[in-house]
Amino acid sequence: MIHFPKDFIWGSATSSYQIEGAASEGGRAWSIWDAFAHTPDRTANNEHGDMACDHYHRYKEDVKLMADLGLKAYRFSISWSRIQPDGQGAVNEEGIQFYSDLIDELLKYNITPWVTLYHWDLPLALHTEKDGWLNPEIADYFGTYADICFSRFGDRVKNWITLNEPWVVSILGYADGVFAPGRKSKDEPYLVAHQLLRSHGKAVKIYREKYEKTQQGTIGITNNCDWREPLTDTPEDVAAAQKALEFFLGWFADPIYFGDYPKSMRDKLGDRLPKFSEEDKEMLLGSSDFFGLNHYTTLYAADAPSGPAAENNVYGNGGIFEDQRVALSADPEWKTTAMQWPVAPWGCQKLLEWIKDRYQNPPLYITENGCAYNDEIVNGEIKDTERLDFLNGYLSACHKAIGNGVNLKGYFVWSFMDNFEWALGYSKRFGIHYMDYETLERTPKNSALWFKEVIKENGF
Ligand code: PNW
Repeated sequence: MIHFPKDFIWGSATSSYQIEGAASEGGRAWSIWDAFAHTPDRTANNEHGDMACDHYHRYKEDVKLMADLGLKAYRFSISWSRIQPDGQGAVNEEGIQFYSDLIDELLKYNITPWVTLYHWDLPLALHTEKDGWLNPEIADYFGTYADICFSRFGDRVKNWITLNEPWVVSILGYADGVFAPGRKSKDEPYLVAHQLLRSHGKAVKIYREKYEKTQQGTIGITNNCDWREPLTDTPEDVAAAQKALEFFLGWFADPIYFGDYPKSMRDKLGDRLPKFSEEDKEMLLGSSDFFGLNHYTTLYAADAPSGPAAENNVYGNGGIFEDQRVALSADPEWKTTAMQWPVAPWGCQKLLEWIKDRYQNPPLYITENGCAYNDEIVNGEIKDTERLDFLNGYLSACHKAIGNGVNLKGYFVWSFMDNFEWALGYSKRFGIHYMDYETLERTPKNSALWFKEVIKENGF
């Protein structure tokens, strides 16, 4: 068994809309995801998160399962519309109580909470009445919401993540339209990304000015990125892969580490890419205490100066092809998951090393990694051997990256239990616990038992 540094954080992750249910209970109002999922034909079988894993009612049972697994850390997200039903104004005390109780329950078992403030469930009222992420005022609304969370939970929560995957919000929500709010536009993704970044910056500024001294916590952002491997070693394909990474991860990380968007994006997009004011630049520069990374897969990248869009992914994994002109492809020899995402642990190692080199080796956490497979219960057991191989492979890649000097400090497996996989519904099973959606029973899979052993072996 591989051995990680002594203080390595072993965790698992979920998000509010994907597991909580109780969508209209406890004073919660709808988010854009409730509205999207209840619009015909936006999700597989018109599924939605009304009930999901019923975690809102069963959180104690879930925390106990986490304790049994030996988890040191649990990453979950707060539903903004449970805290502020309209996204602004009055605080819903019932919502505060739910998360407060969840946090206490985790601490009872020495599980450290890692809290994401925004995992895609924007209060619907902010979208319909205020144009949501398109409105520059959103940074103030988000700042106020974040302030409420810091003041109510910050005595016990020391690890904050402002946003989960702003790339997904921008590209899948505003370019491809396959995620809420379902818009298809060429320019909106860049406008939305800009406001997401400003909102992140604002929340961090509030935390540092008002809470950091007394609460002594850390705060950062989580971005997602796949690896892009040059299809050939021609300079054109090598440059295409680099450009693809800059349009994917550099888009959101460069403003935080360098104070502006990548040059490749500024050159290509010109006035279509918003500009940061001096004040925004200053607010964003250095605004993440750690590098949060969600990583799932790898594709080849090739230069595509012309021709049809060559994106080949369920979720339009390239993002605005016309702007990048990078053709993505998979090697037919690669194994894939139920999402058709190639399994390529070596890409994980390369990405970690790319981040180390580009951003001066920041403290890094993989806040999500995992895979969907069509797990089945046979005689009360789930033999998810493929998931076990996947996790083993990706953790070995992480281990090699650490050996090469990457400052990787923790790993959160996605997900703790099968849940509502957004537009793809409940059939896509990512969890290391199996969820029976009829009886709401949770059963550990092979991978969970293996993960438990890894944690134990690496325990302190
Ligand atoms: C992430 N892509 O979503 C999310 O953070 C989770 O909520 C989700 O369940 C998990 O990964 C699995 O999908 C992504 O197209 C969705 O590149 C799509 C992409 C990446 C991440």
